[in-house]
Amino acid sequence: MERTFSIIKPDAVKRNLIGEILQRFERNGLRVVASKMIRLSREQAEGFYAEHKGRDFYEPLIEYMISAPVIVQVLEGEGAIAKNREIMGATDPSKAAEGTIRADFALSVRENSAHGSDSPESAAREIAYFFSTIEICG
Ligand code: RTP
Ligand code: MG
Repeated sequence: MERTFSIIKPDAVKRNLIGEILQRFERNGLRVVASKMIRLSREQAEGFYAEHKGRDFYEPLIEYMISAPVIVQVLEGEGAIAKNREIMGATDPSKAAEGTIRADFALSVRENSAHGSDSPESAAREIAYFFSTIEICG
């Protein structure tokens, strides 16, 4: 069983879409094994997106990520990393496949409703960034 890290982003939490988004993960065979609602500090958001530091979208991305609470979670399932990204769809909602979270809910390339780890290395780093091992119920 693989694990991935997921965020239900501020735009989705603000619009009361937590349940809608979770339902898509559960329906597609992913299981929530850790979850909490937090309001990211600037420092936490900057550390999380450190790989994008210096890009033109970095500052507005940080502002957006701290603008409202988020749900951080660990999802488990067969091929969880790829499956999660498939359920989310492309970063740009106008390019996301029909029926994906981003196609259905995202407001823009930035306010795109969900995050999912992009590799096993990212998943391990991101899970450890937000959860201690005793908070994960495998
Ligand atoms: P994520 O990391 O959030 O799962 O999204 P991703 O892999 O699909 O996209 P990535 O390239 O890692 O970008 C991280 C987040 O930054 C925002 N973004 N804004 N041109 C823009 O305005 C732009 N590009 C990216 C999005 O919120 C994206 O998810
Ligand atoms: Mg990414």
